[in-house]
Amino acid sequence: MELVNKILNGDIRSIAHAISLVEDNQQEKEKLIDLLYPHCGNALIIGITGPPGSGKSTLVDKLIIQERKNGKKVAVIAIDPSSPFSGGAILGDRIRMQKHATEHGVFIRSMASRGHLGGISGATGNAIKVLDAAKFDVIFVETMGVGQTEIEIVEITDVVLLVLVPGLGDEIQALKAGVMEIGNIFVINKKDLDGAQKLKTEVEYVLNINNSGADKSKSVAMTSAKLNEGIEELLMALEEYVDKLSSNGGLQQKRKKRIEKEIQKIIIEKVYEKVNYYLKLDQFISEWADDIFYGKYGPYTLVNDKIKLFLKEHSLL
Ligand SMILES: Nc1nc2c(ncn2[C@@H]2O[C@H](COP(=O)(O)OP(=O)(O)OP(=O)(O)O)[C@@H](O)[C@H]2O)c(=O)[nH]1
Ligand SMILES: [Mg+2]
Repeated sequence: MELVNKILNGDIRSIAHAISLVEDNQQEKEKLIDLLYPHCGNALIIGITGPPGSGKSTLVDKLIIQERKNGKKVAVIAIDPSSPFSGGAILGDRIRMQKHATEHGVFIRSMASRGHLGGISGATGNAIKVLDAAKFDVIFVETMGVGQTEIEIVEITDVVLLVLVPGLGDEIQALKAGVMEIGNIFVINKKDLDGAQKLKTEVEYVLNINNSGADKSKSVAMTSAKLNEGIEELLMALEEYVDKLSSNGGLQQKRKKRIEKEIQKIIIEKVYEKVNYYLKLDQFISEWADDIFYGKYGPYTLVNDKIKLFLKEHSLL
């Protein structure tokens, strides 16, 4: 496949084209990903999540600059928040991050979190494969800390930076609600503002209570992305975390788990497609919903009957 060779050679237009293919779920996607797969596994995939406005994009911006100084090729995938109210912020992001886009060794792409069966992980996971095969050393994935995408980011990345800022008032509540699990490295950004040190102490306190066994590796860093402070220290903490993770086999384990999830996702997607095609779901779903609405069947009875038909037809029953 010509496209594969171009991607392996780092051709930016081919990379962009390939990401569109996986995003739009085009037929060529499967062959492409399978051909790229053996060339993957070299990039470090870093998730960045945290509340809206905590400075994630500004931080990524500064991390790009630092990593370029270190001679690394850097890619960024920014997952658009699905809320239409964030339109301005997204545009701001694009413009802000765009100043690196034409620089050699930096690739930036935004992706929609909407419209993918199984949330962001399918399409984004495949986009990561494209970038990994294209020999980017570091791939940042920025998502806004809202619900499902937060959890998915753990699945598709090697390490997650959870960005927190002083002054939101509900940080610790958020931490208690399980967000703590998501972050591997906690970044207290906006350390130039009041309350940053206090927040750091609080985060460390919560980490100490929750930390046991393997979780001991979690650390807390302080940055001011705006003033470009603490960036090198953050990268050092990151390196330390990743070194530890790879030397104790954790990274490999994490990546294998990711493949397990991928297999599950592909199975669900494929089976869904097949059943959907056979049952002509698009055509009949509204009719069935009517039946259920008017109490003719319960949803389980209806679906069980349809699936039984499908299995019989394929001599599986
Ligand atoms: N004082 C201060 N302001 C900062 C710092 N980092 C970022 N900001 C400001 O915070 C605002 C939000 O920054 P963004 O980088 O867009 O934050 P974000 O987390 O990417 O925002 P969303 O993508 O919309 O969730 C901007 O006005 C930044 O200039 C910092 O370290 N200190
Ligand atoms: Mg942002």
